[in-house]
Amino acid sequence: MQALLVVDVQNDFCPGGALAVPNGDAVVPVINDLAAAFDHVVLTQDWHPAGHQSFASSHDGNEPYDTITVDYGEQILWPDHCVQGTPGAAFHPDLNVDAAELIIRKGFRPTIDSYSAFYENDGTTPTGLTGYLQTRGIDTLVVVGLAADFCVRWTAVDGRDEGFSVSVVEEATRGIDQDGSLDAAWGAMNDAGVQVISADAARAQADA
Ligand code: VGL
Ligand code: ZN
Repeated sequence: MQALLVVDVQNDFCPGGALAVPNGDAVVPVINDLAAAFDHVVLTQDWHPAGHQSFASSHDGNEPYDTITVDYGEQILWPDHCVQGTPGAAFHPDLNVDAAELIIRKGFRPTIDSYSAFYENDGTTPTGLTGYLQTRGIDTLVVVGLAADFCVRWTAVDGRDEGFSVSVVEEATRGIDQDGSLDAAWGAMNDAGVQVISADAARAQADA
């Protein structure tokens, strides 16, 4: 059984948002169209408390996109984004949220960032998504959303590590492309056995 996993299609990652992904909103119609073809749709929502450790503004003397060392290793510092309950943290207004049977929020612990929908950036704190999917009998994931080089990448790779069959739909994701991160992401996903497919192929897979 398969599920469409829609990562972080939120205002702050779209043009005009605090951490805008170039053309991030272009994924919305493609995702809505795919969601109509899938029996199971899961959304993720980046959901940080104000003053989150991943925000540059939380560190004196740092700027957005600096890298610092935290307990679990390197952390890129971001502009304040997806603060709980703010308009920037809301889903893009045109995203068909009604199609979703689960919304998983991540990054709500003040001192741990979470790119992946499965594990936070310490690599050990689970979100519970594996258990949800397994107990529902879902073994195949089609991952879409934002950003290709951060949350989509880590979600897809962790999905493989958790034993799922994983595809990413190329037209349904866009990247931030920070210091070569987009090339690195496609390489890491490829190495992990993530398939990169078209929206047509994803629809055909959903109907099969
Ligand atoms: C993301 C950076 C920080 C993402 C979230 O959704 O890709 N990137 N928080
Ligand atoms: Zn974030």
